[in-house]
Amino acid sequence: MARIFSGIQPTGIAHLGNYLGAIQNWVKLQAQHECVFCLVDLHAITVAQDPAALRAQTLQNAAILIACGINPETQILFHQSAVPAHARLAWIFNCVARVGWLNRMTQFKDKAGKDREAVSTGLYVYPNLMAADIHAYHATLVPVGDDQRQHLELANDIAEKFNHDYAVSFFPRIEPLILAETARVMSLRDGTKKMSKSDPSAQSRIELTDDADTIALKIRRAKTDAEPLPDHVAALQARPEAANLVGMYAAITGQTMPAVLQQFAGAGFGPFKEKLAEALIAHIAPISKATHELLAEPVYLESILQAGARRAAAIANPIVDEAERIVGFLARA
Ligand code: AQP
Repeated sequence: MARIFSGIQPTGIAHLGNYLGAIQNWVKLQAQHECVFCLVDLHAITVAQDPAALRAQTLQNAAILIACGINPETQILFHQSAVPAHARLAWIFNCVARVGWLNRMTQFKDKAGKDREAVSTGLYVYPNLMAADIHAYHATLVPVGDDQRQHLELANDIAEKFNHDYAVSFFPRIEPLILAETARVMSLRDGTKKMSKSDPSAQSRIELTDDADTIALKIRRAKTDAEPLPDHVAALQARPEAANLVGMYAAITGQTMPAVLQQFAGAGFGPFKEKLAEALIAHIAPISKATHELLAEPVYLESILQAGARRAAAIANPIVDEAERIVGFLARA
């Protein structure tokens, strides 16, 4: 059975974009695969985090994943920092990857922006850590959005160079599992920016811990334009906020965008937003309720993550021990 590695950064509270673009697919994948689900806190600190908030968000996102249907009994759910094998292998990969390769990473360019000299070196070597996350488990499938394809190619380049330099065939090739129906959800305040945990405005996203009233209010306040909804998708091209809300409604109700437009063509945003809020509440409010119930038992939640970390380490430690032996380190005590 192919092993799958998936990660989510506890840089805030998981939102509708994380749900439609990733988590709901992870829930489906666990039926047919062995899955390793990781709260990637090492990745989170590549940009500044408040320590208390990071701890809280790690638990909150663990609760969200379970509330969404991730099964921590049959699958592995843990926080990355609890398994030092990730950092150990990442260091080896820092020494395998070439500066020229990292210089080509478009996500680094996007995240660093004009401030390239001032961002952390962690942000720069983020893709090496991501490669280590996957290779530490000999995982061969990674469900990712199209924006992560380049990082996976890099993870394969690193594995290939490692295997070549040390004359081994130790790390397998990784295949991206790019799910065709994966939705890209944009900010409620700006339809050209993706919905993001770290956006300073909570009004820009539907968090999976939001209650019904909050969801309804955020949708009512979501940015739109003055035109009614058109009857074909091409007419939404220059209307990013309208396109985002229609896409959101299509994704959450399991319809295509043309089908949604057929239903709402000519309608104003008032009635459409009401229907959208209803559909979102029907889906998200039960997740939010289950999350809050889990968060009322933090000791239980932490014990789930610790058990997950022990199971993760049982897979990753022998693989990373062997990688260290291959590069010439003496055995660990
Ligand atoms: N807006 C989105 N639409 C669809 N999918 C999304 N994902 C994130 N945002 C959207 C997918 O969620 C998974 C986990 O994401 P992540 O936490 O590892 O990283 P991210 O993409 O950086 O998510 P955020 O919310 O934007 O966090 P910050 O603000 O910290 O950067 C990934 O599969 C991602 O594609």
